[in-house]
Amino acid sequence: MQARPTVNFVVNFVKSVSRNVCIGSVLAMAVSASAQAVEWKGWNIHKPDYPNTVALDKFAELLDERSNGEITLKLFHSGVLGNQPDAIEQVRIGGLAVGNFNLGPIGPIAPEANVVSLPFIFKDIGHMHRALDGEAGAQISAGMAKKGLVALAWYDAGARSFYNSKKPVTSPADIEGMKVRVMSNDLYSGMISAMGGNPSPMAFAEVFQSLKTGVVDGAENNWPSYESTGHFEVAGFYSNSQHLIIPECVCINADIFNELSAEDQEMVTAAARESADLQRELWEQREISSRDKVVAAGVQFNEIPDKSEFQAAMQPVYDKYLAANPDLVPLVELIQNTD
Ligand code: BDP
Repeated sequence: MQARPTVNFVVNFVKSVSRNVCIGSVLAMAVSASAQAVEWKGWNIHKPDYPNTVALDKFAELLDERSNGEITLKLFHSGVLGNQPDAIEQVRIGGLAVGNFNLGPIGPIAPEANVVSLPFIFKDIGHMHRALDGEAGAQISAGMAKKGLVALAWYDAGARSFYNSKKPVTSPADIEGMKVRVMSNDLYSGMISAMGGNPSPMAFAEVFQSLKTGVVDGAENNWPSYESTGHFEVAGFYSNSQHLIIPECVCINADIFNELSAEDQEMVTAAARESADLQRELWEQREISSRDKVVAAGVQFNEIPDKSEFQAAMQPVYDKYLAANPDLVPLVELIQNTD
């Protein structure tokens, strides 16, 4: 047996030094000398078959493969590790390494990231992509990095529209008096108030029950989330306002990222971007299949071909935001002027 002498040597060595020093520290030295492997923990709010989930699994697979098992990512899907604002905080402080976050709840932490939460700031998905891939995206990433979050790649989250259990929404006046769930961000509360509605900031996981029991009348989201959460079963009117197009990030704790070698940083970033390519492809398909599914289930859907009334109603949201953040005016204009 070839291995025996080595094992005996180690055992004897440990026995001999253990008289003088703590065995634990010798073993710890041995472990750190032989293995640099790290296991990151990752947060995800979505269910297993959701495009983001499939793409995150791909990210984990690529990391494992390309680092030869030295970097593994253990993902916790379906929001089992808690709500999104808490998870963002956990990634910032390093309790969790990675998260797929919507920029909505990042906005209150990183002011540059908040500009994407101004209603109707993006004309369409293509405009959002061009802005994020250019200087505006660079400024948003830099703002997030200052707050401990490195955006490795951007995922799509389509456009968010209003849905409720009462009636079709065709103009801002229809929101008047309605209690509408929003993600935790003052801009969204301001958006609902500007139309005379009552905003109700609430964790994603609580929305189904709140809609079902009438705690809220409505909410707003993209087709895939409206479908995957079952909200369509309890809020059957979906009105295509498309008032928000909020990108999502695959974010990593800045210290963890900065401590990687340049080569590993490149590998991790490339893997996240490849996962984003997959996410965007799956997203496009899922938007259609989710819409088909809820419409087949009886959801009453209406287009809002002219959104100018909604856009006009958002003026107070812009005025308040720009007055409070004069330094962000150039970034807002940069986005608005992106072709
Ligand atoms: C979904 C986002 C998710 C948000 C959720 C929400 O992908 O990150 O938590 O909306 O409305 O579209 O809370």
